[in-house]
Order: sequence, then structure tokens, then C-alpha cells
Amino acid sequence: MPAGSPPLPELVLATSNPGKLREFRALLGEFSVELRTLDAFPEVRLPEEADDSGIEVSALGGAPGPRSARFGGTDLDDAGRVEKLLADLAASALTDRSARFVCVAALAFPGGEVITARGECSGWILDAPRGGRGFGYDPIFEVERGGSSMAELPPAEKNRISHRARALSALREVIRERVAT
Ligand code: ITT
Repeated sequence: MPAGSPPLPELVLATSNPGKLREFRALLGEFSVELRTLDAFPEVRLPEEADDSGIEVSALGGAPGPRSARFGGTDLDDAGRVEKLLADLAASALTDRSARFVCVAALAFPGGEVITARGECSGWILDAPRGGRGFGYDPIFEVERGGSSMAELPPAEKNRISHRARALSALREVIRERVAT
């Protein structure tokens, strides 16, 4: 930035999940904003249940849903949660493998106004993990059209079709008009 330029508006991404951060940075790359993360605000503690995204599996009655990050207990890592989801599905009497990722993105302004937008991405749960990209449940999620697992897609392709991308596309105009002007 040239000396004397006004500071860029700040947008704080309220997550500490590195996978989500990577995707948000790419999805918001077109905007002239100073992206900050919660790391810059160690005093801020968000309630655990304030989840903004997760996976809903039909045969499990929509679980893990908002509990996606803590599914199976806090000791499990991403691979452990994936294993548990596959085991629960194998134990289910239902053969329906349909699932969807859901994201609700909230844009909060300093005055207290909050604008939310929801995005979904539908698909099926695979029998076993495939692909090394993405994070979380991506390796066992087959995208509705295309036959790839979410973890096999190049990042730009995931960012075109994901629940997060769809939620953000609804907020894009608001960010352009009211934040990154
Ligand atoms: P923050 O709360 O710091 O954002 P988190 O990992 O705890 O990080 P959530 O509570 O919102 O995030 O939990 C969402 C979980 O849902 C996340 O940990 C993943 O397991 C899963 N998830 C969300 N988006 C996903 C995606 O794009 N691909 C795969 N899994 C995803």
C-alpha cells in the first residue's frame, strides 16, 4: 500500500479451523480488506455450540449436523470422526447414503447488525475415504455431480461448489457495497 493511503477495512474471520481459513482467504481474495482471524483476539471466547458449518447424513437423522466438529467426542481427530461416521452408517438399518454439507455465514457489523446467508452442497457418503485435499469429512463425501470426493477436487473447484462458497456468494454484494468499497 502506498504511504498515506487510508487503512483497509478489517474483516475478522471467526474461526480457528485452518481448513476453513484457507478456503475463506481464497473466497474473499478479490476484496481489498485486511483479513484477520480470531488469533488476533485471544480474549474472545466463542461458545462451542456456535457452529457455522457441518455435515448432515440422512440415514443418521441429520447427524452429526451442528455437532460435526465434536462428533464421537473431543479426543477424535478428522480421521477418527470420518471412521466413526462410516461405522455408524454401516450399523444403520438404512441404506440411504445421501448427505449434505451446510454452512451459515454471518456478516456482523460494528453497530450490531448481522446478515446471514446459508449455503448447501449435496452428495453421498462413500464406503471409504478418497483423496488427500480439503479437511474434515471431505474424503468420504462424493459430490452430487462429477463422482469425485470433495477431497479429490482441486481447491478452486471445491471453492466453486462448496456450501461455504454458496453461503458467501449471497454475502458477496453486501461485502462489496458496505465493507470493501
Ligand atoms: P471453528 O469453530 O474454529 O470454526 P471447527 O472445526 O470447530 O472450527 P465447526 O465447529 O464449525 O468448526 O465444525 C464444523 C466441522 O464440520 C468441521 O470441523 C468439519 O469437521 C466439518 N466441516 C465443515 N465444513 C467442512 C468442509 O468444507 N469439508 C469437510 N468438513 C467440513
